[in-house]
Amino acid sequence: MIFDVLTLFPEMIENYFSYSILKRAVDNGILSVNTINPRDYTLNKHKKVDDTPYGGGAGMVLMPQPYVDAYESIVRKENTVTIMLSPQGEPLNDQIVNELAGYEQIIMLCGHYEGFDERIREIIKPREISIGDFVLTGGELPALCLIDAVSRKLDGTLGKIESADEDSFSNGLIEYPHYTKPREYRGLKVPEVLLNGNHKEINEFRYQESLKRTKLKRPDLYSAYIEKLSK
Ligand code: 4HQ
Repeated sequence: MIFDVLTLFPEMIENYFSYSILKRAVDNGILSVNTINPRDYTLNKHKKVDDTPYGGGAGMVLMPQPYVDAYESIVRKENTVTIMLSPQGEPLNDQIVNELAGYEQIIMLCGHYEGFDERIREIIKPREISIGDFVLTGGELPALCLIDAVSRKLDGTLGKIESADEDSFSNGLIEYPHYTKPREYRGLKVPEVLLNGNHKEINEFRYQESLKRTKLKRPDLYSAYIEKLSK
């Protein structure tokens, strides 16, 4: 999987892949991350990438030429999707993450300041994705969220022990509680059922805990789960 990220701050993206599971995935050739800086595609001598909005108002708007030229410089694979990170996009979820994990290449547009000149959308026609209903200073964190979530779905990124199929959302429920050593901490005991080695009972306990938690913490997911069960 190739991730190509258009960003004015390439180091913000690159540094994230120097650690832990994603570093291992890059080293193993499961994914690669390239950054493209629209500032390198400016045609004016001050390397200006933004300007004041027509019609007035606060903030700066990203100019179309550096973004469109930077975008068009990327070598496209056959199976490629282009995504713009923006609060106006469809909210990211596990289903979309799975869908995106099926592409060979994901090109991402990260903005800053007030946002993109609308003609960038009109020309590139990206799929717009939001990581939540709040506003950040730039699209780099959302791009990293997306790359991180997609990467852990790729074959070989997670070891068998870290496997993704028992994660929250993979079955529409949030995860059951986890325990490790010691068996008792500050008077709080690990549930007895987890110690007896009966995997049928353990699975049943975990499933019931998942259900309970989802009902309590995410009634929206719980309703959807029950509805799907009864179909
Ligand atoms: N921004 N989900 C504004 C976001 C955002 C989000 C990215 C801030 C784009 C121009 N992106 N820039 N929430 O808040 O994706």
